[in-house]
Amino acid sequence: MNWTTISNTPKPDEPAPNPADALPFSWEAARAELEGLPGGGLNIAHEAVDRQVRAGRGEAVALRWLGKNGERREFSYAELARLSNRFANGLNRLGIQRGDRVCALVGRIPELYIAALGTLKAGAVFCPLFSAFGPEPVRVRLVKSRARVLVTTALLHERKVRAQRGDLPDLEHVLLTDGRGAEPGVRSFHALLDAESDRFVIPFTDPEDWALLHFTSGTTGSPKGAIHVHDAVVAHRLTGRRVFELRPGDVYWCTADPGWVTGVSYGIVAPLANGATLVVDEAEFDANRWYAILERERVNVWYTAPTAIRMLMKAGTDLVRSHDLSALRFAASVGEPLHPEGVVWGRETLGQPFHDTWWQTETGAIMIANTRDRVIRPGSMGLPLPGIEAAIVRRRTADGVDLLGPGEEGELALRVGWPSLFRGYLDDAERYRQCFAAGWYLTGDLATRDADGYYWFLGRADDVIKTAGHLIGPFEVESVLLEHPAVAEAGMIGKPDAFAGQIIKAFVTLKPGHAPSDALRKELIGFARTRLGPAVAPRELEFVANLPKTRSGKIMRRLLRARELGLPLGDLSALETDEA
Ligand code: 6R9
Repeated sequence: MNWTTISNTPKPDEPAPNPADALPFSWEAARAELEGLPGGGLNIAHEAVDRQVRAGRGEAVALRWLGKNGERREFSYAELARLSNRFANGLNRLGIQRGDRVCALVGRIPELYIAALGTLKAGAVFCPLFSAFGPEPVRVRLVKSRARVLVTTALLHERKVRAQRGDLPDLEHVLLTDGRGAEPGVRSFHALLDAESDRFVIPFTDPEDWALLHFTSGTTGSPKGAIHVHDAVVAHRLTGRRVFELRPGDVYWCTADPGWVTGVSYGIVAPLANGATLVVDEAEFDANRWYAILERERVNVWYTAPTAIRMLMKAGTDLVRSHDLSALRFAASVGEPLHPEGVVWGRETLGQPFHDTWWQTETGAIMIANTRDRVIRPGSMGLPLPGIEAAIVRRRTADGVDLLGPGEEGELALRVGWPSLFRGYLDDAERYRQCFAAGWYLTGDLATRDADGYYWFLGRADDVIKTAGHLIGPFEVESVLLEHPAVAEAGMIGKPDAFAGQIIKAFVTLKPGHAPSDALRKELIGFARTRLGPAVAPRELEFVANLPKTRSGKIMRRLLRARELGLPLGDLSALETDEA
């Protein structure tokens, strides 16, 4: 089998080339494809919904929701426009102002999409929280965002928010999607919608007004709130068209949860802004269910992640071959390295190779991708998209970078200047500043470029972990372990895993008077799961006598990882003791 290159297989119903793509690229031209608001304004929800209604697509299906118990609901663009208008009116009635934060802590239910679009229409800032987070990550994000409104379910409110209301002075309104709420400040989402008008005129929002807030993690400190503005929709719409070749009427399925950036940029905005029908599945991964959805809904374009692809591969080719996937025109992947076997397996079993795409919370939209007009090199992330200038650099002190050549390994950098680049980390100007040097945004990813311009991912330059596609910061996990009375110190690493890519492994030292035992290990893992949620808690935990630290007292996770994996220990000059 030849893994060096794969040509894309043409399909009989290939989209006609878009004449705009033949012209030299400019962001101005991409912007001109949007409708905008009178007076030079721009609003993501207008482009995603209202504009589609005005263009005559009001009766087309915008959202096809598949409930986990077999329910099925469709929302036309016109209905989604009306419901999001109602929510925007409701926010106005609650006194929510431009720039205020509205958080959502719900699974993939229709109310999430209504809330997101209505918040954007009202000129407020939408901030999704992953519903599988435990109470601690939820609290940290609600505090940091200073959310005034939270949309959630009765159960999630009870389990993760209610007891912490005292720590959340900014949180004035909790809107329950499935209950009425018997206490002050808690009310029904649907009663709010029912009381409002279908009509709403989006107030002027500037392209540079804040629109979305996505929390993400770094090596140190608590999660960072990456701020995106309405202008990001220029990149969402364009990449939806250029990478996925989305056009009105396409059935599109993004399996990412809107609690993470992919589930918003490509699970809400890009498909709607291109007039597609968005399939939303409420349930968790299940190979049978997923193939049935691809077949029954006649999905044309599918965006998923390597963890899911590995699980589908494990489920075997007989299963996939028993389904008619002939509607599938494009399959893509994001979030973690896509192994070459996955690309090839896609082509041989689905009839479509998986096209790897690379981007981050901070970049807001896809930057590097395998598109259908280029040969795929399995294992490579692909080529920078039009309008994106990428480079491999070595950081110099004094704000400079050295540009490296083909085959050299360094940090992936992107020339500043595309519309969906984040505009700041909330309340952390210094951390934002550190992401840039000499006009480049530095991604924190290590990569290399080959002689033909393809980019290859090597790893992270920092200590964050990608587990099942979710980005987890060590600090958040370690801090919770430190709250346990038996724990003196904790250090966390990503350990390679055949399915999740990496799992979280914690190393713990105990306080005097506590001895390692199986029971204590289980207790600590359980403690972390209750506080952090299963998606964030360590899967493995090992007791150690001491943790390697730098002279300034920082835990050297790099060394923990090297020891665990039997890798060379590298430069030990900063190590405090000679224990290594
Ligand atoms: C969209 C998203 C960003 C980090 C990124 C990198 C990793 C994303 C990848 C990939 C290898 C790919 N990553 N795509 N690694 N190949 N195609 O995932 O955003 O959650 O912020 O994560 O994910 O390390 O820096 P986010």
